[in-house]
Amino acid sequence: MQHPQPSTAPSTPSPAAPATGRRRTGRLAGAAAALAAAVALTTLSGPGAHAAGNPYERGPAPTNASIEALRGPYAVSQTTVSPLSVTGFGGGTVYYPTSTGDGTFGAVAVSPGYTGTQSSISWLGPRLASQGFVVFTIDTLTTLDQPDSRGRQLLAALDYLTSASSVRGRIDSSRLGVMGHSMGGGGTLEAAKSRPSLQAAIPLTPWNLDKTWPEVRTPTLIVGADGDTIAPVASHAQPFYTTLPSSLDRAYLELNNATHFTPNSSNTTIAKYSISWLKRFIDDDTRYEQFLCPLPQPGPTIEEYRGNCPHTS
Ligand code: 9J3
Ligand code: ZN
Repeated sequence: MQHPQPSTAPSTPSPAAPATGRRRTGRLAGAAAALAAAVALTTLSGPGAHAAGNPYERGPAPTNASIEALRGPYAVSQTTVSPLSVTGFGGGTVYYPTSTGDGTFGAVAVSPGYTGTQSSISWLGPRLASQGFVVFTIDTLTTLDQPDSRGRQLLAALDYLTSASSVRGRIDSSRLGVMGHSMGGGGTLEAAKSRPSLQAAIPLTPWNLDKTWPEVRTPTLIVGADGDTIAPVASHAQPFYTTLPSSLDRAYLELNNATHFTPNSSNTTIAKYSISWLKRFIDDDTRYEQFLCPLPQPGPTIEEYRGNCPHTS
């Protein structure tokens, strides 16, 4: 079984189904027939199939619960990439949907921060891959590498992933993104600046001496933490966000009650907005726009959110 859900008729009621048990007559009967036809088509093509309008959509329609869940609809496999087998970065682990029945997927490389290894960001591997992405959590050449080096390493990792790795055939090499923590987040900005074809960038509590990013052309979600004393948002995440082009699809998510190291463990607020950002901009999947627009409001886990509603492609 390669699909994320069984290819039998959906067992849960469609949101479009009538809520009442009232007898169907006239227009309602027509609507019911149309619904039945739609269900039949859905059954024939399977719930994991691509929508006709967007060849990059993967997986079922999202809900708030589905983007907050610890795992998405795809079973995940993983493979280790030895540092001895690659150049330009330090190896890592590839997490990918086991299924080969849903076509290719977009891919994301993720860099750890200063002194960190892939284990510090490994929770993102299965969390994002299970939603329908190939995710490469990398080690850097040395744990002391600076953001510019981490940016080059993220790009080397993507190049390896799409051209030489054992999963290269599962990836759509035109749909790539970058993420990273701290100096890896600074490296995420560096990578986007040097490769404008990247479709999404998500720096997590990013750190960089370069405070200005007007060169970036990649839709970028910057995640800061209100209690970050290592990369304080006032001198890192906020100026990084405000200096991105105002015409760009960009957002600033400041986590509430969070520290520099919040991105180093499983975090549902980071996950749900990262999934939405990657889906919307790597997969062009407008089904996820509902989680980005209208802008998320402050609450128990969100100190502040700034940004724009995604521009129509
Ligand atoms: O990757 C990071 O955690 C950057 C923050 C840092 O340790 O900067 C010290 C130079
Ligand atoms: Zn700059």
